[in-house]
Amino acid sequence: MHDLFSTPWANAWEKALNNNNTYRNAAEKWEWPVILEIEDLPAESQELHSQLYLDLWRGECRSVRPALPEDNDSAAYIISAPLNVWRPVLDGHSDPMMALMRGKLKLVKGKMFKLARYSNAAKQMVLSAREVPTRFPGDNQETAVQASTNGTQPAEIITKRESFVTTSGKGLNHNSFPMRLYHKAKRLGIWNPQDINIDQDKKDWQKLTALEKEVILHLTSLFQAGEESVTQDILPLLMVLAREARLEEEIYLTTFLWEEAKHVEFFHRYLSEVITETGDISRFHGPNYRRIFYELLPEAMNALLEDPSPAAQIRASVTYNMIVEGTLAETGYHAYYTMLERNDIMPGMREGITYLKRDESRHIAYGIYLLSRLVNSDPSLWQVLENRMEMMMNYALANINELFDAYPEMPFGLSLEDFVDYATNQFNKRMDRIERAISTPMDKIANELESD
Ligand code: MN3
Ligand code: FE
Repeated sequence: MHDLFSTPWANAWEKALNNNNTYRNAAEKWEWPVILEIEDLPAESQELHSQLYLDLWRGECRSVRPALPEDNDSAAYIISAPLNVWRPVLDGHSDPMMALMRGKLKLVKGKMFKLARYSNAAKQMVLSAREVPTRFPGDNQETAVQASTNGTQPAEIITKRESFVTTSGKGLNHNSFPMRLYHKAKRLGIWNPQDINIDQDKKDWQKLTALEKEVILHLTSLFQAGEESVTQDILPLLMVLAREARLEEEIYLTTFLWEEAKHVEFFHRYLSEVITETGDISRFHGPNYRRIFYELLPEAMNALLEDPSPAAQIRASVTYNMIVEGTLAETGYHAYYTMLERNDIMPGMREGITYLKRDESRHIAYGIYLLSRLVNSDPSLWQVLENRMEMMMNYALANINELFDAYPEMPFGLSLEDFVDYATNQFNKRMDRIERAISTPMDKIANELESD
């Protein structure tokens, strides 16, 4: 047993890291020293160091030692946090990349978007640290691993109807958040993909370079398949809400499905009339994209048909609303729009994306509402949400990197940093909002959502 951040602890970690082959592969291209810092080390911990310097070079850990003052210049990354943040990261309760993205582990020096590419290496570093029996300051014994709850209380399934909402005297609650979204959808969601003028887009397309065309086709292929998958995979969620007799939510979701269908139509029109590409364009779907859209999304959504429990609903909604819509689609729309706007091309596409984004913001707002409602009724579900979020966020980041890796030089001034920063920002806003639902009444949460 070694004290956290003591020299023996550092040595043991170094050894464990060098025996970790998964780390070696994941960090093959990593060439930068890192400083880890504990902000609030108790004064009596004299044997401990508040900063460790990790000399990391292409999958090898050349040393882990106390940091010297001059190391602050040579370290490319400095990650700092108080003990109560380091502890769950080091004992495996909290994912390191997630803690970084949420700003719990503070990146004092270095760029987030560069680190994001090495989330697997970061995870392996932590796994190796967990192999070292660790005493945390103030502890007398080794941290016990806590059992996590998963809140798998199955929802009641209605097979026989007792009454109707609308004839029971209860009526429709037009003030409920789902109904307010529904009314908004009827005002703002009425747009026709066929009405968008794409004449200028056709001319602009002809003037693009081969590389620019390739990148637009690539993005469009990802969006097209993405819209199709969200159209197909939302149905089990509708079924769950109908079974739970949540009429207002079901009513809202009728607009949701219709809008996703129009998104499919919009991209398809663009592909066939502007890009005039009618062949198989699934070659753009890389391994991480496939993992998300061919496997994880349909799995999580269709699981609801067998298991409509709150925990399963959380896994489904995190995957669908928070990751696929909230992180990937929104970030993609934003970047797509920015590059076309910046270059003042393809007004039809920009117009369509403005509508898409507006629709999508309602979808995501509903997702936040649903997750908040679930977490609010059973706070132990927060752990389920966080676990799913961690796993999915790593795929989402890998998916963004996969797109950039396909091109040595990105046209239109597209920047990986923009993508990752935007995604991180959106993600954090939402996590904070849902986390508040653990201890905030739902009507208050709904009002806050309304004013977002
Ligand atoms: Mn959509
Ligand atoms: Fe959507």
